[in-house]
Amino acid sequence: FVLVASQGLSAQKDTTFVADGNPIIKYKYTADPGAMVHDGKVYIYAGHDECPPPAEHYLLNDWCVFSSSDMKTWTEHPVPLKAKDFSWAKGEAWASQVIERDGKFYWYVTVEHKDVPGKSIGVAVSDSPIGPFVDARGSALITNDMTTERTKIYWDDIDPTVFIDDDGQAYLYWGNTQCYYAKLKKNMIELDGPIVYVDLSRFTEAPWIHKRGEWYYLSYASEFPEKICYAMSRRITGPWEYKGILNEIAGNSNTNHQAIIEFKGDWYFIYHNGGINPTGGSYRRSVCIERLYYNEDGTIKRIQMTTE
Ligand code: FUB
Repeated sequence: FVLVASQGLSAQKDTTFVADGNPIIKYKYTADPGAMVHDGKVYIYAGHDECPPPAEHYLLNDWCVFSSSDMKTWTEHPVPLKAKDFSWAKGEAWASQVIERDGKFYWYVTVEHKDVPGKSIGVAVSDSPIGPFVDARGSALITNDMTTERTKIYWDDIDPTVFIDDDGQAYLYWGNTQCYYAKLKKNMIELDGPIVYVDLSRFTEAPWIHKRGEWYYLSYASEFPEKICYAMSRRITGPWEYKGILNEIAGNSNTNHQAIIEFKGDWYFIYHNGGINPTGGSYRRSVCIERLYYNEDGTIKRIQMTTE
């Protein structure tokens, strides 16, 4: 196998491939996976690392979407969304997550705002899980308007994760260094109440919420280089009890960004490493998938990273 694609092209048409161990996508660099299960398929929404070596910085212009019915054969679909599809954004297609509500698909993304410092969170919408998606608001959902103490922090409005609780209430969690959450209105494109600070041990970024049985799980990247840790709670709003490391540092990548899903009765941990990049992996990353297993008390067994 030769990585001909270097940073890889942005997909123009459906391309099907069979995953052969980790990383699952070997023809282009992919990062920050957000995963969704819908109608018998898994969808992975990933950022697209394009930084050419020897440069060492984030360069991500668009996102990718991959789908599979069996976690082995995957189809990459045409580019569903670009950072510049948000007219108020300068670029930088950072971490994101898609969720379905009432037949529409909402994609929460991190981008760089044109007019305010740091990153902002936007939301796009589509009638199809593979897009195309369009800006749902015409403005940022969460941004650094510099009018409050919170928004004077430049780097904290990144890495949105969204979760709809059993009673239908949707929550958006996000953050860097400080984690936050806010309720979303039923329309999924407006906040429904204040921004709340979340108390988490050694939080860096990349929150992800999932639920199994009576437990809510908040996994997140911790320290730097990042490990993935997690906390558990009986309530979506916490308080969260720290439960330790879920995944160790992912090879030569400083970041590790995870998604956790249940698909056809099995649980999966989806993350990125620097696995196919011979020149250092923090800016040319690759999505990987591992099985995730629980203990009887609901805690999660540490992930075993594999290349198979
Ligand atoms: O890809 C850019 C940033 O790196 C993401 O937003 C973070 O989660 C980290 O993975």
